[in-house]
Amino acid sequence: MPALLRVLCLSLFPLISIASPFNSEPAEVDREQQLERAKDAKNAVFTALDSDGNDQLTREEASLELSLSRDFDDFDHNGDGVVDRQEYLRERHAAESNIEEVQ
Ligand SMILES: [Ca+2]
Ligand SMILES: [Ca+2]
Repeated sequence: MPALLRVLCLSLFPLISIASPFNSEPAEVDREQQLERAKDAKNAVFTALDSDGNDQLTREEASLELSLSRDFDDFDHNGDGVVDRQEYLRERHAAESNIEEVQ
């Protein structure tokens, strides 16, 4: 084994042992982190769909996402013909809560 590679391996071991306690975090923290990541992901989807960047999705912009396109009127809570970020996140969150209740 080249000396440099061996040094690299040895220097990684402490990092692994430092990182491992994070795996035993309480489940609730993991759950919150998951929700936070899920929210980030939804935000990212919204941003990706919002092609003109005005923080509102028109039917045309929403057409790229199947469920949003299909249930556009459900997402558009205030009925102004566009889905803003709040409406999108709220409806997405509601959909997930329903799934959890069923399980
Ligand atoms: Ca837009
Ligand atoms: Ca709306």
